[in-house]
Amino acid sequence: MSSDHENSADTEYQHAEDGGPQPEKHCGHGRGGMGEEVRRKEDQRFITGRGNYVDDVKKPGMLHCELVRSPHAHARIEEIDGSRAMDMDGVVAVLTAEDLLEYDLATMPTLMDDTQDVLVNDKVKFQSQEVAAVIAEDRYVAKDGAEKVDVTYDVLDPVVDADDALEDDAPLIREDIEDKEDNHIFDWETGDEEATAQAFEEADVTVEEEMFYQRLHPAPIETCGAVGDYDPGKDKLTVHMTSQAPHIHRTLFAQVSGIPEHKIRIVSPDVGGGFGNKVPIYPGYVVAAAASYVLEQPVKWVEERSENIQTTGFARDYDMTGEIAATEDGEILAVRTDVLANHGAYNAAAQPSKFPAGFFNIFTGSYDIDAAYASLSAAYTNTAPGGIAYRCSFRVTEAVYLIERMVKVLADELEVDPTEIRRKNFIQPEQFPYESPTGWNYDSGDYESALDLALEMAEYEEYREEQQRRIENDADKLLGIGISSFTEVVGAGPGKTCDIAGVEMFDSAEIRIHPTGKATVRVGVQTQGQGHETTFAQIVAEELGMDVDDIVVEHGDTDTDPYGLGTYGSRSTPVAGAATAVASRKVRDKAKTIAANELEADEGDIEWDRESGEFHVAGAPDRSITITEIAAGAYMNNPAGEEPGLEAVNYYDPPEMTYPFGSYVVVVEVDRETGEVEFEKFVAVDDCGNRINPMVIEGQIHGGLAQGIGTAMMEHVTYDDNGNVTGGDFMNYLLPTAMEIPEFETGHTVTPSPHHPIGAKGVGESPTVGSPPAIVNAVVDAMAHAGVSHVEMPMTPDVVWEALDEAGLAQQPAANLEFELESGEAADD
Ligand code: MCN
Ligand code: CUN
Repeated sequence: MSSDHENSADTEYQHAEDGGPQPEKHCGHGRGGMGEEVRRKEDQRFITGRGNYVDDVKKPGMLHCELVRSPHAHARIEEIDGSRAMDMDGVVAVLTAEDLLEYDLATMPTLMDDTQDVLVNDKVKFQSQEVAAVIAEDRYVAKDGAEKVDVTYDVLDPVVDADDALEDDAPLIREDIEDKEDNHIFDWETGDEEATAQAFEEADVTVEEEMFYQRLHPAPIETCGAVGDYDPGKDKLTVHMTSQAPHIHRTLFAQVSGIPEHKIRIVSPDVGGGFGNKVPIYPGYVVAAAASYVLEQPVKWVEERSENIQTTGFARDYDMTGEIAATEDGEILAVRTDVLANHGAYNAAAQPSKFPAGFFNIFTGSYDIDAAYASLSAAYTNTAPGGIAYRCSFRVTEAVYLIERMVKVLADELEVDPTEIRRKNFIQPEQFPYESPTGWNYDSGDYESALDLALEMAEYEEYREEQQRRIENDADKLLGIGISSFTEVVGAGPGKTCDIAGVEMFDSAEIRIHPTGKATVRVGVQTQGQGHETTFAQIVAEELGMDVDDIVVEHGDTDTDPYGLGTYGSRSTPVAGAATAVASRKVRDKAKTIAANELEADEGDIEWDRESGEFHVAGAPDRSITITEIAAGAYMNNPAGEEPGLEAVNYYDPPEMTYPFGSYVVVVEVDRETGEVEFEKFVAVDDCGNRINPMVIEGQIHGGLAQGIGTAMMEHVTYDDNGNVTGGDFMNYLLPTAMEIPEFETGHTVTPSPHHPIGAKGVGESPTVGSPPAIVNAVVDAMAHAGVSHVEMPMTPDVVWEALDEAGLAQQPAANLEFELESGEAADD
C-alpha cells in the first residue's frame, strides 16, 4: 500500500499559467484524457495470458537455434569441429564465423563506433561469447547439439579490472582493431579544468570521496530472442525480435546484411521488460536472421536466463572520485570528478554519439555551481560488452549518485544538516531556463518545493530527534536518514545534444480517424511495460475530445509504424508524446474546416471547447459537433477543395531535453549486530511536469524504486580473476523481491516543461536514477557520528557490518550472548 500526497501549495499547471508556453489544462471530463487514472488497456491481454512475446511466435517449419559459448574469457580458437553435432538426428546445421564470412555477416556494428563478432572469428574476448550456432528441428536437440560441438581453445591470460587493463603489461584484448596497442578506448573531459582548479585552491573547505558504481544487469522478465523468417518468394526478411527500437534495428540489419531496408520488417510484439537490455543488437538476433536466410526456413533463438545475465548489455561499472570545493558556510564553489569506466570487450554502449560518456556531464545536478570539471578514461576488459543501459538515462544515474553522495559528504564535513546545503545551492525557480557549467539547458524546476514536501511527508524533524536519542542511548539499532534531490535529463533529443550515428533524434506519431469516428494511432516508440497503449491514447483523447476506448495505439512493426528511434532514456513522453499531441492538433485543424462545413458556418467562427470536446459556433454553443461526428463528413462529405480523409503524421524534433526531478527521503535502521539494513520510511516526491496518467506514473515509480533498492543493497555482476562470471544467474545475482521492498509513499509536484506541447517530462527512469544515493546516504548517515563517510554498494550485511566495525559501532553477537547469560535473562526468554 502507498499513498500519494499532493503539494497543497501547488495546483496542476500553476507554473505554466504564470507565463511561458501554456500547457493546456486538462478537463477531467471522464473521457480518459490527461490526468485521469485510466486503467491500462494492455493489461487485459497480459493478465489473461494472451500477450504475444517473441517466444510465442510459432511458424510452420520453424527451426531452433542454440549458441555454443566459450567457457574461457580470453582464448584463441584453434579448431571448431561440428561433426558430432551434425551426426545427431534433427540437427540441420552448425554455423561458425567461417560460414557467416561467406555472407559478409561475421561481424556487426555496435551502437557505438565498434565492431563485434557475431560468431567468434579468431579470439574469444569474454566468457560465454558466441562461438558457433547449432540449428535443429527442436530446441532440445539444438541444445544437445551445442554440447557436442568440439572447440579447441588456446587459453590466454584475461584481464577483468579496468585499471589492470590499462597497465603497460596487460594482455592486449582487441587485436582485431588496426594499430591497437593497448586496452584504452577513449579519454573524455568536460567543463573548465582551470577555473575548477582555481576554485579548489581558493575554497575554505574541500572534500573528496572514492566511490564505485558496480556493474549491474537490467534483468527483464523476458530474456532476449528473435525469430528470423526469410521469405524467398517475396525476397523479404521478417525478424520478430525483442527490441526497444525496432526501426533502428531495421536500419542496422540492412547495414549488416546488405538486404535493402524496404525488404526487412522488424516486428517487436509484446516486450516483457527492457530496462535498456533490448536497446543493443546481439549476435543471437543476427544468427537467427542469417540462418533463416541461408536455410530458407524460419529460425528461432531465445536465450536462457544465465545467457541473458552473462552476455547482454550490462550497466554502470564506473569507478569515480568525487570532489567538492565550498565556502565554510556551505556554498558549493566547484565540483570535480575523475572516472575510470569498464566498457567490456566491445564498446557496445548505446548512447548518443556526441558524448562517449553518455550524459554523465550533468553531474552538477540540481545545484547552481560555477565551476565543474570531469575527466574520464574508458577501457576494454575481458568482460561482456556494454557499459551503459539500465534505467539510467545514459549515465545520469552515475552522475546523480556522484553529486548527491558528495553533497552528503560535504554536509558531514561541515557538520550541518544536508538539507541546509541543498537549499543553499539549489538552482532557484526564477533561474530557469538555466544553463549549467557543462552546457546543459535545464527547462524548468522547483527543487525546494519538492524537497519541502518530501521532508514533510517523511516526518523529517521527528526522525532526526529519534536518531539523536538512539545515539545517546547507545541503541542496538542506529537510525539513518538519507536524501537525494536529483535532476534527470530525458527526451533525447535535440541535435546539439543527441544523435545516433549522426542522425538527429526525433520521434513520430501517426493518427488515422476512421469514418465511424474510431482512431488508430501508430508511434515510433516501443512499450516494454510502460503502458503506452493507454497513455498515448489519453493524449489523443485529450486533444481531440474523443473517448480513450475509441483509440487504439499500435507500435512495434516497422512495416506499418512511422520511423521512430525507440524507447529508452525516458524519451517516449518527451518526444513521441509530443509528436502525438502535435499530430492530434493537425487532425483538429483539419476537422475544424469540416466542422465549419457541417455546421454551415464560417471557419473563423468555429471554436474548440476542450471541456466538452466539441467544436461549436461562436456565440451559439448548442450548434456543436464532435470529432467523431466530423469523421464521416471527412470521408463522405468533404468540403469542396479539401482532401478527403482525417489523418495526420508528425515527426517531432524536440527543441530541448526535459529535466524531471524529485526529492527522495529514506529512513533506515542499521542493526549493529548483524549489519542488516531495514527501511523504516521511503518517501519519493517526483516532478515530471504535467502528468498524463498518475496511476501509470506511480507504477513506474514503484518499479524503479525497487530497482534502486536492488542497486544499493543487493545487485552486482562479479567476475573472478580468470574472467569467470560469478554472479551469472539468479542464485548469485540477487534481485529484490516483495520481501525486500518496503512500503513507498509517493508524492508529486507539477512544474511543466515550457517547451513541450503538453508540458510533460519523462519519468520512467527517475526512481532508479534518484534512489541509490538516498539509500546510501541513509546508511552512511546512521554511522556518520562515528566518522563514516562512505559505504560501497551493494550494501550487503557484511559490507555494512565491516563499516560498523571500523567505526567502532559494531556489536559482537558473542559478547551479547555472554552478557545475557550472565544476567540470567536469556534463560527466562
Ligand atoms: N507518463 C505520464 N506522464 C508523464 C510522464 C510519463 O503519464 N508526465 C507515463 C508515460 O505515458 C508512459 C510512462 O509514464 O506510459 C513512462 O513514460 P516515459 O517517462 O516517457 O518513459 P518511456 O515510456 O520512454 O519508458 C522508458 C523508460 C526506460 S528508459 C526504462 S529503462 C524503463 C522504464 O521506462 N524500462 C521499463 N520503465 C519501465 N517499465 C516497465 N514496466 N518495463 C520496462 O522495461
Ligand atoms: Cu538507460 S536504460 Mo532505458 O534508457 O532503456
